[in-house]
Amino acid sequence: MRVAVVGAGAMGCLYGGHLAEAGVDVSLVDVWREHVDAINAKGLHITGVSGDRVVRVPATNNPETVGEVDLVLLFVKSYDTAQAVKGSRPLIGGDTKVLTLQNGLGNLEAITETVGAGRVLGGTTSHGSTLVGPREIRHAGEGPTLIGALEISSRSTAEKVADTFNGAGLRTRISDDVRGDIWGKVLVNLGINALTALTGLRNGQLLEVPELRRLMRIAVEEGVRVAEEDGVDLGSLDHVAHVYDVAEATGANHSSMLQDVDRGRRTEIDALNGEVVGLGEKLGVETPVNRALTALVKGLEHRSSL
Ligand code: KPL
Repeated sequence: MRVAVVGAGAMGCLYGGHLAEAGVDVSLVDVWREHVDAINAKGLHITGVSGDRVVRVPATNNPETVGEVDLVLLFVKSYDTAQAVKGSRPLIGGDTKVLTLQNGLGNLEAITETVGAGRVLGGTTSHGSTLVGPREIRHAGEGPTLIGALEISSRSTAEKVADTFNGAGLRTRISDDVRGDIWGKVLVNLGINALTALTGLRNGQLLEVPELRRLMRIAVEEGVRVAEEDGVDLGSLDHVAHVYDVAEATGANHSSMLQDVDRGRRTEIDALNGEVVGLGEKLGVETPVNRALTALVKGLEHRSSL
């Protein structure tokens, strides 16, 4: 299987690095030239829970040099999804599938608009990873990957991708309800990301402050009400208990939103709490905590832009 990882940040490098180590033909595609040059010159340096090593994996700024692949694995930030899929055209041939494991709502729709639902695979990842600097990532926590197809015709490809990931040490299961599973991950992000970005705390430290635990719970409960009103099947999981469990399991991690704020970069607030607020408005569901979190993170983004 030929794979191109588009968006070689913390998560893209984690997946690309694991696949390369397992002998999969994988290329990293990213716009950050210094990072790409450093990976090509010295290899990708991975530290953390899966061990300290340097992985040789080709990287490029130009997808044309990679050509058509079997799988485009999209790991750009959610606000860049539409643009990245359009820019990935040289990678996409007759049988290519595009897999998103990104955070947030709206990625499936943005990809489908360009390539059609038959080519789209979606899912979630529970790994934690931090981009330390050019060519350096820290694998902060391990967890399952879920992959599913939007259309039944792509299910066998989803299974092949899951086999490839499992062979590379990325524990992966098939999802029979991609949208429901993505919502499940969004609920986790609602409870953790904005609060860590605003406080500077690691995921696990949120649990040590009763007032923050309460906000985590309310942010998740609001999200559950919006999802249910939108007809999403969230299964029987207790999503509030689950967000506390994930915060504990990824306790040492700096959430992706905290990493963005620390680097003065735009966050994914619009695709997370912001989407829930917007959808809640349409469906008549009040979301005051998510509204406040969205506004406060927007304030942080504004401060960085001054
Ligand atoms: O997905 C994450 C993120 O940081 O975006 C969690 C699960 C919160 C792990 O850090």
